[in-house]
Amino acid sequence: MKFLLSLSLSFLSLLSISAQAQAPATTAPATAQASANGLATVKFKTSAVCDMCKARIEKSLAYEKGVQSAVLDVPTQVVTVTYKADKTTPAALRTAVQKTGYDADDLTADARAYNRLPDCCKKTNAVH
Ligand SMILES: [Cu+2]
Repeated sequence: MKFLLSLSLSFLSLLSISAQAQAPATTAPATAQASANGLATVKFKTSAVCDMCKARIEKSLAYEKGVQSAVLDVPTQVVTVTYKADKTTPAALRTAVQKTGYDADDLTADARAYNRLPDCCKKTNAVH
């Protein structure tokens, strides 16, 4: 009798172990880029051509709500923005770049802002 009891107990514990194994793993973040502290990172291509463009874009992004950091790599024209995911969106960040006078991925630069850029920063120039 005692043997049967311990047998059924071990059977029960085996059941509960397999039930735990089937339970879903830890809850995954909403996007692969979002981290536990609410920060997310997005990269997009701009039409920046020089260090002045880099400074201009990084500065305007720094003033955007929710932006933690913005770093533009001039040779690749790619800006990497770290932002608070509950404060802003990649779309809003692209719009900010657009309004600064630069293309952001498929978005074309705001014409008025673009016309105010110095000649060396026009996108007809090669990266320099
Ligand atoms: Cu420039």
